[in-house]
Amino acid sequence: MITLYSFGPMFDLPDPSPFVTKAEVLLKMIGLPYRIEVGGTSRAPKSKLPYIEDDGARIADSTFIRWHLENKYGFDFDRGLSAEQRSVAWAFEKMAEDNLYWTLLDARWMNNENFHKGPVEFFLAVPAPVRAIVIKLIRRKVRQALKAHGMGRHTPDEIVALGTRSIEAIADYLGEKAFFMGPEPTGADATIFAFMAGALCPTFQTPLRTAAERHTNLRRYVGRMTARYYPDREQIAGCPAAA
Ligand SMILES: N[C@@H](CCC(=O)N[C@@H](CS)C(=O)NCC(=O)O)C(=O)O
Repeated sequence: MITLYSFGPMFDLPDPSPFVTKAEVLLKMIGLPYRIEVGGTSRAPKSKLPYIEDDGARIADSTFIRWHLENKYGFDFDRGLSAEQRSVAWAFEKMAEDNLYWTLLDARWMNNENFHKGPVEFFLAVPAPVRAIVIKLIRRKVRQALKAHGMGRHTPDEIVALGTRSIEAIADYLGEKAFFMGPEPTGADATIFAFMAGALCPTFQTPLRTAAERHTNLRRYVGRMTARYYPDREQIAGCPAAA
């Protein structure tokens, strides 16, 4: 059976990491049995989550996980899509993963109020006497990662403007379609659902959440994906499950 290594459900989300949620939804889409193992990044092949173990093979990174599933199990997450549609889907996914992600990370980790409502929970297992110093070190590491990416060099308003534009692009492209690329779910839905649930997450008070909430189609979409892939849950990120 496939094992998916994750952070575990938090903040009314299947996982605080949109990449882990994406990998889980892909596993649900393909319909293979899997189990979830909650653990840190210390044993992760690329020091990040998600990764999976499948018959002794360890595959890290949500995109390589997708390609592994497609190649090994002969499954096409984008079946029915033209080459043009596949390219559009890829571009939106990478916009979410490589740009929008950093704006959400900034909102959760760099804003003190949000940090203390959310990511601080990752450190509860750290012994109390050293917890404050570990938190300081890891937050510094996140700040440096934001700078290295480039997002962390912008002002808070500029970061919000970039994130808002991506959310608007996603909302406008989704429009009134049931799923991101059309009437049936495709691979992009794993990513877009994960990121929109993350943006709408009620734990965090951010202008990005406000931007996402302006688009009722996004809330309905998260609810629709919840109904389809998390049928045991009444809601995710404050969006009621409804087909
Ligand atoms: N490109 C990777 C990104 C994975 C990623 O950034 N994971 C984050 C959580 S959202 C992580 O594990 N961060 C831990 C760290 O950087 O130490 C993917 O698609 O899986």
